[in-house]
Amino acid sequence: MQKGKKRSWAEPFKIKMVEPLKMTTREYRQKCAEEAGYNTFLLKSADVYIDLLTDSGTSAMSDRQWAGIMLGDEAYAGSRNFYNLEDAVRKFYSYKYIVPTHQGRGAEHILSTIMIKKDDYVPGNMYFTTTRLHQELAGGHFIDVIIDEAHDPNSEHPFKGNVDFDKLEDLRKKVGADKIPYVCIATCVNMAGGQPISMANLKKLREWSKEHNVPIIHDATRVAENAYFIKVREDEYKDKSIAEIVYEICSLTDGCTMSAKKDPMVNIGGFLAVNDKEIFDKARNMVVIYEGLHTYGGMAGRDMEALAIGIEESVQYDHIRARVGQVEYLGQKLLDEGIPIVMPTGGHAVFLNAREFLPHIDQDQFPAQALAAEIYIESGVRSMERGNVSKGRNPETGENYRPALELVRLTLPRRVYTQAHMDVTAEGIIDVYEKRENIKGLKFVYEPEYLRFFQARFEKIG
Ligand code: PM9
Repeated sequence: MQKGKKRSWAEPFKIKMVEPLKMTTREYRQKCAEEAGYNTFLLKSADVYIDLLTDSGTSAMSDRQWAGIMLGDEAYAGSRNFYNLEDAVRKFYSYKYIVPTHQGRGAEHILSTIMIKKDDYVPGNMYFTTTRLHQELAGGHFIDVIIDEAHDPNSEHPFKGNVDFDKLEDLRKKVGADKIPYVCIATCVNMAGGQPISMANLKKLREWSKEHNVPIIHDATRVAENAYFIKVREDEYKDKSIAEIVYEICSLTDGCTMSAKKDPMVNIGGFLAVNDKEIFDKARNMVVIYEGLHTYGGMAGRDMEALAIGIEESVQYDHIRARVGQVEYLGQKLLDEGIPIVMPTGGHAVFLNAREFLPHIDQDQFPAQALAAEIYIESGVRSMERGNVSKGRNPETGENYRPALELVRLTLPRRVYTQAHMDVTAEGIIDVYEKRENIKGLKFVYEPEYLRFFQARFEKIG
């Protein structure tokens, strides 16, 4: 290569197998959207062209992971794949004890039940839907202690996942440290737009946690993506490997819940991992009630093998650079056309700012939900609402929470779509943007009690 000549990066893999996609007409998709009650979760995947609903369980496994599937040891107890998984968790994430679960919320359920007592307070760097629900079902109250910038889609703060220590201290002074069973820290905060926490902020939190004897539980679902941002944005980490940074993040915390369907690129799986033997013993006892024996916890042997391999692949620099690079690429295409997105682009998704996209729709008419439906009808691209529907209702007042962030998430599965898919996705959204004045708000025709965004049905207003 000539000195000074720039080369772009490309995906660090080639394609060995393909899954054909169905092309549909606008009229067909209009009918599908109506039948799905304008909820993209209720569409049939066969009717979707590019599926950006979620990066959860939708990634492409590598040939090594598929080979691992064939090495599944499907013994009821003591499968060799469990021990491989345990080794991988210790090696890459530092935690001593692991309890496998069927997916992330299985781990959240067990951890919340063990650690939270009635009327405890659980501070966290923004809520996540399932995490908060399990904290509440265990009797706790979630308290948001993320920095204010995280709630501002236009703030370009490089670490919008950081903890605001004034908010954390206010809570501690108000309720006392003994009412705080742990601080819940997500890496690459999903609901904030896939925004990272800095190592400096986490180190400070570690000091706080030692001073007040409050453990830190890490939602490690997207820890490798967070490590990438630390490497490129925190100067003292620029020469460290992603694996070293991931290990250091985990070492600053006392345990984790993990939805292995994201970073580690498996279609199903999760775990709880802790350093405290007493919590481990309780979790190991509980897992047999809700998930399965403590050496499989809801996963087949083959799933655990693919997961052990996926953990190792998730911390490869070339992989994570291309993964985050693809998100940036899509974000930039939209920005170039003046489309409002959450800044800066995050690790796993581009988030459209539906408040600015559809300023004529009141938040109680669910602009992000309406926008996600419209994008599907226009382009066949499936996205997801992350706003007023996802946040739910305040149990005391019954009112919608009306969160500051009213977003549509275009979530990129790992290693699945190409740059041309990103181009047509952007083109579809640009078309919707040009016709945005015609989009109408929605009202509920069915509202489930829990995690309403999954199964709710809507109809158009007017
Ligand atoms: N996240 C996602 O699409 C899938 C379910 S919600 C649409 O983003 C975090 C940070 C997550 C997460 C799931 C879970 C729960 C915990 N923490 O889905 O139960 O992003 O494996 O994990 C989804 P499971």
